[in-house]
Amino acid sequence: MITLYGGPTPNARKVAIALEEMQLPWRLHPIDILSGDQLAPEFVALNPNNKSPVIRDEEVPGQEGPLVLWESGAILLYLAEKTGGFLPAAPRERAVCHQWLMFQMSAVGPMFGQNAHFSFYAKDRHDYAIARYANEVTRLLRVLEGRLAESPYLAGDAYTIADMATYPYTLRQMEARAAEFPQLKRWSDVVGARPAVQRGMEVGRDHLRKETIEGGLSGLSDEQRSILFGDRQYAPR
Ligand SMILES: N[C@@H](CCC(=O)N[C@@H](CS)C(=O)NCC(=O)O)C(=O)O
Repeated sequence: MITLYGGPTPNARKVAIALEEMQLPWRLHPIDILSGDQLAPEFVALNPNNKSPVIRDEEVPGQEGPLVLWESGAILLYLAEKTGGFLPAAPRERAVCHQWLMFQMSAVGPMFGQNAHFSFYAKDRHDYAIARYANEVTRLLRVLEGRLAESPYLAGDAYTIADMATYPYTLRQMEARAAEFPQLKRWSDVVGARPAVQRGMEVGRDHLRKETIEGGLSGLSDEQRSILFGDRQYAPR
């Protein structure tokens, strides 16, 4: 049994999609990041970086004892290697899959996150930062569009963990910008039609908060700002 510590956020959804695609038995341990669950000592003991997702796998192939793992990209690679699925075996395709997974982890995730931060969550308006991250989002979407114009999926002909990692991030962009990025929209529709993706995207949906973009963006309280971006986030632990 695998426990996924997370909530209705893009990084936890990647992992829930993979668990569903790979048909692994799993359960959710809800982490509400707006209430500060990620700062609790018992969670920091699992992930000293105080972010979700984290998994705990009780059945590590060929080894005694559980594995606790954080960083969604590392989790996707572990699950793919554990099950032998969604990661190409041939060296060239495998390397290209790693490339697009790293691109999601190092560029799409952080830049889309900063875009949301400065456009929606920051209390003060910083025009330079808003433009900087909005431009980066557009540039990264163009990179994905170019790749998907030459290939059905990010790593090539096969659907892989690179697609699972990227889909939860680009979905909202496709709702508003489909005409600008037709290949990305085509890919997004194909990935989004997979039943396992639909089930994975539901992870923690009953814990969705109205303060989040997807929840309707009612605005963060001072306490929530402190947890995510202020004194409570940066207090020494
Ligand atoms: N690089 C990390 C990023 C994890 C991350 O930023 N998680 C967010 C939710 S999507 C979080 O836990 N935020 C809580 C906080 O920053 O305190 C990963 O891919 O796992």
